[in-house]
Amino acid sequence: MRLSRYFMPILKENPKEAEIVSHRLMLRAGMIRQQSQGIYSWLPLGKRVLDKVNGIIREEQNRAGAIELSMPTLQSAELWQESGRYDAYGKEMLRIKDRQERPMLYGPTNEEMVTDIFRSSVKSYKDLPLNLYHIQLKFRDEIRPRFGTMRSREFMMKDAYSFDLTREGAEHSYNKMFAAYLRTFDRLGLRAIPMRADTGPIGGNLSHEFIILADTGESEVFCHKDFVGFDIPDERTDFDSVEGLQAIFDKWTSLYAATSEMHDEAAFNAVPEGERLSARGIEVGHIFYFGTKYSEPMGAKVQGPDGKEHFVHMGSYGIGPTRLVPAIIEASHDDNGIIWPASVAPFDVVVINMKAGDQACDDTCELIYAALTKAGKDVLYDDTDDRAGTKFATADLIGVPVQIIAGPRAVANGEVEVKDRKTGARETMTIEAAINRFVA
Ligand code: P5A
Repeated sequence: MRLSRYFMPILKENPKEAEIVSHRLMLRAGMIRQQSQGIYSWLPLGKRVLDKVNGIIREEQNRAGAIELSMPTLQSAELWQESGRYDAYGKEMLRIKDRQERPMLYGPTNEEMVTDIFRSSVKSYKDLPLNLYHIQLKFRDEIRPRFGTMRSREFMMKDAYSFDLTREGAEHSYNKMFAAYLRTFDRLGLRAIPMRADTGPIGGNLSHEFIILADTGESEVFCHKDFVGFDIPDERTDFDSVEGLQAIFDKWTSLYAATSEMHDEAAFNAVPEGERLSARGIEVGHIFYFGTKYSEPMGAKVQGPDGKEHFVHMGSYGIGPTRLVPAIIEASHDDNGIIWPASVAPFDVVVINMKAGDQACDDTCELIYAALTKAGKDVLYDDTDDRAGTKFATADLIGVPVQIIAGPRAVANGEVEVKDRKTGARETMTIEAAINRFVA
């Protein structure tokens, strides 16, 4: 992508409305724009990061055996009347009427809708277990939307829904998502700790929130320090192994970890003082097992091996991609801007032409841009005629992991400078060596 033809509206000044660093940097880097309170557009740079985050979420959901579909944002009130949640959900639900005066709503979650899909076609235990997920916008009319896309009214959610014949089966499904979440957050460069949590309007009694420790987090959390160093389930994890996944779950729930709603002061005080962590955190995921809470009132049942009908045991599993992007920034930035983990960076590399219009600089940059693009890299080429200082500031602000800097003096020697955004280390090398670093 040539910066001169891209749309990346950088702000020079610090936006006054932003209270936390991620919100400030997302606005300054031209990633998002607020359209009305708690409702955001994702501008091209932000959209690239969001897509990469969703790509990782999708890969790990698929690895764990979940199947992607797409459900609508608008739902009929009837479904929610069946489950009994239409009245219970309260003011957070945006209720609308269509032209025939039929009550509709903008979905805050999809338990009812997916249960309807399930009951319409699955009739036998032989079709279980089943886990269906989508990545879709949701709307919750939050009392206090704030911190940009961290807590917005319209937001994106990956929501998965599992269906099993028995409670034991449902626990295995829960453990699959538990392990998939550990892997997902790790690949996003984050350390998320599963904590016992309140189930709120989703229901059930088994539930974990995945929390990232951060001073700006909205949740107050309490846990054992050792979680920070626990191993993440690796790529070879067998998601069909009931014992293997139970062992992962048991290990990751063996020490104290709870959000403030579930906090047990006495149990926490039993943890040796030096090992207690009492901190603030950001909830980036939340998983639930709620048994037959929706399947019973909505009549979602299958024929079991005993020939009888059984209401299915269900769970639901949410991740907030539009919250994850600012959470990653909270965990990874410096005074100059964002520092993206390579896995979600909007571009792999930025090529900075220090003197656009200078034949040698232009030729060198074009050569590198073409070679890296051909090698399948996402390359941003700063071909604008801004001052060098502005270009450096922009490259640091948007946090691309590697900068290749081509200035007249180095180029005259057949060389460029390669800068690592995270460490700030700069290295002069031949043009060929700079290319090979990515192509090899
Ligand atoms: C689980 C999937 C649910 O809604 N139903 C389907 C269950 N869970 S939840 O905890 O309420 O939300 C899941 C995740 O969505 C993100 N999230 C938000 N992100 C941004 N702004 C919001 N207002 C918001 N509300 C929820 C969080 O990451 C949460 O863990």
